[in-house]
Amino acid sequence: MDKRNRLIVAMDVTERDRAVTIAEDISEYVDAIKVGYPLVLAEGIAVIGDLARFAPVIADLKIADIPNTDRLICEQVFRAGADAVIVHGFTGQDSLRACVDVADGFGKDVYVVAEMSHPGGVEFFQPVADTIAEMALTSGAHGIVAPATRPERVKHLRSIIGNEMSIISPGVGAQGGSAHDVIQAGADWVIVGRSIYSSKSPKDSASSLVSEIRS
Ligand code: OMP
Repeated sequence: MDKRNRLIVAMDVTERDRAVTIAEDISEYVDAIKVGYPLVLAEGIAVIGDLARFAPVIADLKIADIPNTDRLICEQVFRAGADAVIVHGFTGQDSLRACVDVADGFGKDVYVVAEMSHPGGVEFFQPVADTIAEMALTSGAHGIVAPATRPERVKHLRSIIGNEMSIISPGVGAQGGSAHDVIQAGADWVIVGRSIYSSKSPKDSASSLVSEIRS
């Protein structure tokens, strides 16, 4: 994934045509498009290929099952054209390794959710975030997902995983986080959904986020 803009759009709209229009409009400002359940359930997995024409696609299915099922899911996602998947780590080493093995076979990436960005993320996730980040590191995952709503946690998680792995960070804008602060704390990319796709001009919003990140 290119680090030109350090911005990933979370395309949580539920119509394929709207997603394609927005993707086309903002492609020069984003390094990847994150596609999750809202759009895949509404339009089918082929939407990943439709959007991959504009930027690399991260399939955010937060995969969390036994190793065999995880393997089958990852294969479908990569065959559909995704460049990366987001998986959960709390299912354990074997499940995570199954995802990393499939990704390696396709030459693709795995991001592991280390700590979630919403207020409830401090209840169960935060106490185990260090362990999940360590597991992501030892399992050969490409990066972790860490909360832009808590830049100090991003800084801390960065100290665990070192500089070889990437951090993608959601929670900017609608959830209250600042793109500037979390990039300064050590995130490589920010993930932004509603502040782009629900805005009057997704292009202007993406462009001003990129300016903020560059500042
Ligand atoms: P907005 O809050 O609309 O900017 O969207 C944030 C996007 O990041 C959504 O697609 C969420 O599902 C996703 N996300 C979080 O908000 N918090 C997390 O802890 C993890 C994710 C994620 O894995 O992408």
